[in-house]
Amino acid sequence: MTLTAPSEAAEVYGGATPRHHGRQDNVIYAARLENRSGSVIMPIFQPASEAEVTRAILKGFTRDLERYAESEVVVVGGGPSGLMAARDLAKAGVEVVVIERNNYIGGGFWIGGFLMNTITLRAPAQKVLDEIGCPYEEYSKNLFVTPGPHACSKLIAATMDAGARIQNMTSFEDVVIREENRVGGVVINWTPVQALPHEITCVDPIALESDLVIDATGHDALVIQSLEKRGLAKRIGEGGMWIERSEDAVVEHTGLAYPGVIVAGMAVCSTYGLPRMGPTFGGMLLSGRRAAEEALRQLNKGVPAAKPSETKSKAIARKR
Ligand code: 48F
Repeated sequence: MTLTAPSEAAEVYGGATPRHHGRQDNVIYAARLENRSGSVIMPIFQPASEAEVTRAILKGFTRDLERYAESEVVVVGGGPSGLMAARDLAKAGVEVVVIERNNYIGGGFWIGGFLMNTITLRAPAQKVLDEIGCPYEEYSKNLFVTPGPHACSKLIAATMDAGARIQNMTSFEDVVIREENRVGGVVINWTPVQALPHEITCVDPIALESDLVIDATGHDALVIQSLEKRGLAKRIGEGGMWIERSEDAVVEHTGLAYPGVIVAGMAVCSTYGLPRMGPTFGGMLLSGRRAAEEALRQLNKGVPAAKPSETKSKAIARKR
């Protein structure tokens, strides 16, 4: 069976008439273009039916979801700290998946502050930009600037290039709890499901098991909040802005906040009551890096494991 497109389509195709050759019943279509004299013009794209496209999406997605139903690290939140942690972990050969509730990845890293998309970083964080191949300028001694979209897209690409899986449009709902209340993964659902009233959706979530969860959900520290609701952890809430104090403090306090949970980025400020840092991002990147180092230590991969007593006393010191 041959289907000829409406005559006006010839204008769109620059004088060529699109023809769709093939049978409709269970036979794959092969499209080709013929010009007015009837000779065949090679199509730009190779044929692929709608069903084939649907199956490709389904198979690719389920293969990845199946693989990451169990992983070593789940990073909750795809902002600068979460991406940085995931990138360093994947680079070190760790199986890591980033859960991001938005369709877009990057959190606050697209915008520098006040809806102005110049990102600032203080030394030594510009070295991360060197690593991910993002150009920047020195605005004043040791203070660097770069366009947010450039830095953010480079960091996303570096994270995926390193081998991390990113699961967007997926919201963290809760933690998976194991013996002695250790966290052993995350409970997730599609973001649109969460956006609808419960009486309409009633869609149960699913869970991803992992050895460690990194809370990189920003100001809300949602993983810690989910533990707080059960009286298992305490979140102090972030303090007022003090850039020079807060960036060092957030990196310094990044680490294991609860058995199975590492905090990174603004979630650290929120957990420990540290001053917020506002529109500068070096602390976020280096906190993500510190979170990855701590995860490697916890997983006994390459970094010397801290003695349990050390970890405990560090955690107690942080709470003070
Ligand atoms: O907010 P966000 O960028 O956190 P961050 O990595 O960096 C903070 C800075 O952007 C900035 C700042 C410092 O300069 O103050 O705000 O600490 O990224 C957090 C990510 O977590 C996602 C959210 O969409 C964002 O991309 N997120 C939040 N809630 C959930 C979530 C959830 N329930 N499930 C999955 N992702």
